[in-house]
Amino acid sequence: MKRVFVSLTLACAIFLLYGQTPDARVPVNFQEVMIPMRDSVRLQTVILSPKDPKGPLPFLIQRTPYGVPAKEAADRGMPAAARARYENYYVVTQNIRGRFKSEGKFVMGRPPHDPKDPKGVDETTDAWDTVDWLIKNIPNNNGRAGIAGTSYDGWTAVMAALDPHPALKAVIEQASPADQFLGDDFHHNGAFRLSYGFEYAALLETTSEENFHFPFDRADTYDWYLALGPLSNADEKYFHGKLPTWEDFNRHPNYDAFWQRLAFAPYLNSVKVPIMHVAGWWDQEDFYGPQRIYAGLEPHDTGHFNYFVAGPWNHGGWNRPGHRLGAIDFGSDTGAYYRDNIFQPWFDYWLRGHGELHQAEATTFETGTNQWKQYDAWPPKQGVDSRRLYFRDSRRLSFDAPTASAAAYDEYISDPANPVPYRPRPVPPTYPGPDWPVWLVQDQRFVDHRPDVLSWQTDPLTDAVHIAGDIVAELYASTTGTDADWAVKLIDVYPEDAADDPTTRTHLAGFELIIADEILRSRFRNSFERPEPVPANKVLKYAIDLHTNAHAFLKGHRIMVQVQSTWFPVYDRNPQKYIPNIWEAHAADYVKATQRIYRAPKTASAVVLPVVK
Ligand code: PG9
Repeated sequence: MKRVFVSLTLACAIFLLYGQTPDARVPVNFQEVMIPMRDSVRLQTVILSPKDPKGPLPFLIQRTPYGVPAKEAADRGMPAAARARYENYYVVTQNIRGRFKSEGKFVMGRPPHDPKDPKGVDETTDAWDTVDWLIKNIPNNNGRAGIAGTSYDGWTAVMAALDPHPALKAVIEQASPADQFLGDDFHHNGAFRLSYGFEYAALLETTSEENFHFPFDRADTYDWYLALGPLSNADEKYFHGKLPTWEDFNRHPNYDAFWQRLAFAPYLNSVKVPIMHVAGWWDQEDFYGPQRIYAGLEPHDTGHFNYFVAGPWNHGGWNRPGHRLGAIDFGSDTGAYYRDNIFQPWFDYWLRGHGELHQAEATTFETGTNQWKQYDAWPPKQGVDSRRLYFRDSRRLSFDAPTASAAAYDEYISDPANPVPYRPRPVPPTYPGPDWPVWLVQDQRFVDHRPDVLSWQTDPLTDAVHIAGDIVAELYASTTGTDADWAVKLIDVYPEDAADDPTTRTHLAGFELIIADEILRSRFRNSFERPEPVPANKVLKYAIDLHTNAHAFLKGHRIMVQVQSTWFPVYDRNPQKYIPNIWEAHAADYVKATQRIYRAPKTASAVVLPVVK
């Protein structure tokens, strides 16, 4: 089997992505230590320090499952674009339990320990013990530490903030997951993220010593996953019960105590340390997390220590050059803007007492007009109207509600044997990319002709429509089956005279760019804990949270909504016949269904937009 290392979040965060040139490096000292935790388990930790420190330094810590910097890499020097960091901080990277040389057992998303257990350990106690050890054992420190990270490492940062060591003075979580059943890597609204869940479990749990790539024997994983058949075949054919996370997926098909314990919501009861939440509008993994954690902490933020930032990024895009994503140009380097004007000043202020903090409560990038904007609340409390954009006849969308009284609907047949691909085929493996990180900005014309993808759109806009805040799709829908998935995409359709993108040579005329999207598995329409069948042929209302956004649909563009019932293989196929546990479904349980989306006055499907006045 071919084993390869991948450069995931850690590498994204520190090394790769500053566009460095070989002669523009910052020299650092390299030190590797095994830091003991309260239960004597020792964690592999690398400390990079400036060659010529100017006074006592704070610590900037990252806790990760993906590996620490190698000495050879550090000896070559660090990227010049991050000079401010490497010259003024101890930059500390630590492998969490059970990964690489760190002792102990790796537990995916290890939940907080039972507070009644005085000997319990978790990522909060491990962060606490790490800060404590660093402050006491590394000379010439200023007694302050900060923690930052992206994704898994963002999640460990939030865990550190739940019960911070007194020396922990500031935290930035970038794309931390908040809830793995409702909105992040492994499920969205209960729909299982098949290709991501399968490949990520294999990546982290095949071996503790490296990041492992599952060896697919087909170039197009769409074919591979379709041939896999029902979910139970994954264990039978490949994993054989050996990957704990895969076993957890199939033991916990509903939002039970297992998933609830892993979710942040119950723990977001106070803001104990200044914390910033960073989201990317096109984050293909954890867009839900940072908005949910920010919103969960906000009611408790009496001291004004809770901040939100969102920009035009995919997962980790804030660590990279940010002029563009795929064919979409943002007019400036949004990644550098964030690093130089938000990330670095934040830590310089809290950890070094350097400069003033000019950070707004919320800083978001409005795509379309490509402008950074600052707000004193997110979503904005003023200057925004909730407006319904209705599904109308002839596949039109309009701000005018439908008037005809007939039971108007559009319909399609959803066939689990021929699911809608989520990105153009062939679909290479999730990691190492390069396609996965940009799938959310790929032109949706590759599916809009399919009979099982319905599109409704406005006329070309005579004025720009700016949105800022939360978007909800209200679908009135029926199915001939007894379960169904509803995937909704809000799309910006470029005008016919849009110029090609010169960098990627993409035809932007008529380009269909996803602005917001989400899926809902209808068995969970009333409760994520207790799924129920859908009554066949009955019109039901579904409210699908399309999350938060800031975008301008420019004059001449159209607004489009697409609805479909499969999105494969990123989501597993719904059998469309109610099976109490989909993990026990057989091939014969996957059946075709006819789906209807209603657009009559009393069943007026719409997307509710936060339109800027
Ligand atoms: N999105 C990845 C992840 C985080 C947490 C749990 C599972 C996966 C990551 O990039 O780290």
